[in-house]
Amino acid sequence: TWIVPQANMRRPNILLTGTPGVGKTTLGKEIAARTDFTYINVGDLAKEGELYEGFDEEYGCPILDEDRVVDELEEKMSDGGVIVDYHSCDFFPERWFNIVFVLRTENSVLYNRLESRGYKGKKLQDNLQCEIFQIIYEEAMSSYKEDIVHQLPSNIPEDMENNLDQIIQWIEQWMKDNN
Ligand code: DAT
Repeated sequence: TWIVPQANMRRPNILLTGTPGVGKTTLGKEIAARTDFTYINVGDLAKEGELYEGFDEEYGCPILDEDRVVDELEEKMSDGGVIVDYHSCDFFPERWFNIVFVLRTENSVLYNRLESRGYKGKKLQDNLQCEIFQIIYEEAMSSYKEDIVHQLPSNIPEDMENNLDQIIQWIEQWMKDNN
C-alpha cells in the first residue's frame, strides 16, 4: 500500500549491511520493488566501474577503491531515496544514512547459504566467523550514531517479510515527519 510520493518530497537513505549471505540483496530489491527507492549494490557498482585499487592475493579478489565508490555515489545520495547494500560500512560518509540495518543470520543457516553459493575452505570459515563475532554490527555501531543502527534477524522467509514490512513502515513515517 505504498502511496506514490510527490517528486519534490524528501526521502531517507537506507544502509543494509551485514556478513555476505545474510539477505541484504534480497531485502534491498524487495524494498525497491515496493517503493520508488533506488537499490544500489556496491559490489556490482564496483565491478561495473572497475572501482578497484589492487588485488588481494590471500582471498583471490580485487580490493575495493573506497574513495572512488564514495565519489561515484555522492550525487545520487544527496537526492535521497537510496538503498545501499554492502558487507562493510565504515567508509561511507556518516551523513549519507538516516538509518542502518544490520542483518543477522544463525550460524548453521548461514553455513548452508554460503556453501550453496560455492564458498569453501578459508573463505567460508572467515565469513562464518565474521557473523559469529558480529564484526559488521560492531563496525556499524562505531561508524554511525548507535540509535540509528538496528539489527534484523534474517533466518527464515517470515523474517524477510517482517523486515520488509517494518522498513516500509519506517520509510512512510520518516516521510510524514520530514515533509
Ligand atoms: P547477501 O546480499 O547479504 O549476500 P542474499 O540476499 O544474496 O544475501 O541472500 C543469500 C541467500 O539466502 C539467497 O539465496 C536468499 C536467501 N535468503 C536471504 N534471506 C533469507 C531469509 N530471511 N530466509 C530465507 N532465505 C533467505
